[in-house]
Amino acid sequence: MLKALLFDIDGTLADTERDGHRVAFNAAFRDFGLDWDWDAALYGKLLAVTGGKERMRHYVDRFRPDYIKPVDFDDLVVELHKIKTGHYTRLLAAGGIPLRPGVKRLIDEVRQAGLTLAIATTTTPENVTALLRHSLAPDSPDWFAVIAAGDIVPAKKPAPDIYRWALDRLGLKAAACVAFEDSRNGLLSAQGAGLKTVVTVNDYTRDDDFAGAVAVLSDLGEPDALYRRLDREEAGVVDLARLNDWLQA
Ligand code: XBP
Ligand code: MG
Repeated sequence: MLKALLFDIDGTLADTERDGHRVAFNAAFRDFGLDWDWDAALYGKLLAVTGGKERMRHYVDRFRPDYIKPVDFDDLVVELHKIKTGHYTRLLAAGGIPLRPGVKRLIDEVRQAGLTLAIATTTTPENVTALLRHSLAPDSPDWFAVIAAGDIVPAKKPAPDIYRWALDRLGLKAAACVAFEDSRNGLLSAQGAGLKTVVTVNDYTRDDDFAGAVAVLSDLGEPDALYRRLDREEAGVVDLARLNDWLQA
């Protein structure tokens, strides 16, 4: 019996990475006079590491052997990340990033059916509320029983901690829930917490290994623009009836 749907944010509810987070990171780097510039292809590689602060440290370690870290490098990363969050939330407030196909439709159906909604993401809490407010509805952060985000767990995806935290707060067993993810790191995190997971791919994650997913889809689909299933020949829209079929199969 399906009781709750847990959504990832970045890449799942909206394509936030290339034209959102990446742009905000670069703006922060410029603000700090750094010659770091993440183009769309490099950013795809950096997405191997989730979390903005973790991603910046990974960039320096892996791609900038020439960069001499100042003694207060950890503080610099924290400061850079604060400024990046400001750039990112302003971009969302300016109406920057639309939801992916089918997201609003499915969330509306879930609310009407009286099921529970939750979020499990590595991104910063302010980013979650900004996206929900400006791309879903002004009061939509209240639609989610639990918003699990950012540094509330030290180990980010692919670790299962964020999903475990969300399930614990919901007071639900994984078997009563389904997760929605867009990436291998996200799928591994949800699966690690025992959750069945529906994957909607995007340009950065299309070629990831999604073994064990309930379904791998182009998107959630709309009646006039059906999803394409990547793991078999099928098109449709993801609604509660279809989810229940998949989960019982
Ligand atoms: C999303 C992320 C996030 C964003 C940046 O991963 O990795 O770090 O890229 O957000 P997922 P912050 O969708 O798997 O949760 O800069 O706020 O960390
Ligand atoms: Mg994601």
